[in-house]
Amino acid sequence: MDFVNIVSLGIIGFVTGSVYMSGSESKPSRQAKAIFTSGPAKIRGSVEFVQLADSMNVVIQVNLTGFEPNTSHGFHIHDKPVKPGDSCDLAGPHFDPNDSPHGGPHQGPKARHVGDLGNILADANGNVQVKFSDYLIDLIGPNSIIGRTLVIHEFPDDLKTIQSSGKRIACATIN
Ligand SMILES: [Cu+2]
Ligand SMILES: [Zn+2]
Repeated sequence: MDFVNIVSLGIIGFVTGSVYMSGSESKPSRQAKAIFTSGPAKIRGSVEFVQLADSMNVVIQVNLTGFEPNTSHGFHIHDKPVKPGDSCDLAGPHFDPNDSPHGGPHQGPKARHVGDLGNILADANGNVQVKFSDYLIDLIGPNSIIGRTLVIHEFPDDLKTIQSSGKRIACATIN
């Protein structure tokens, strides 16, 4: 057996092992999505959430278009579901099951709402394509964001005051 064959067998073994390991986990990975299809602000696209295990951070993949170029926007999960076309005001306050103050995503659980995901930044073409993760939200249990609503605000969140973000310009419920 030559060197190339040994290497390729090694790769096959590695891939097979990975599949086997993920298939044998006791808790499956979870995923959810918020799809932005309506609203006067012309913001469209999706935000996907993946949690590989219940104890792990949730990975958030943002793929949105329709922003003013080079602008920053408060990005939160609010408490209640809305239907497409509803006013985003129907989404209620920030998702806050622990009765915490408003804050930013890098603060501890007693210094932020569960729904406080900070800001997203639109590029020169008005697009947001970013992947990040959050330690506090979950896709199951008391901090689950399923059935709640992702809201995008007109202004940046200063990570201290709810009012800094201004009005709600787009929203989509997470399912
Ligand atoms: Cu908000
Ligand atoms: Zn908040």
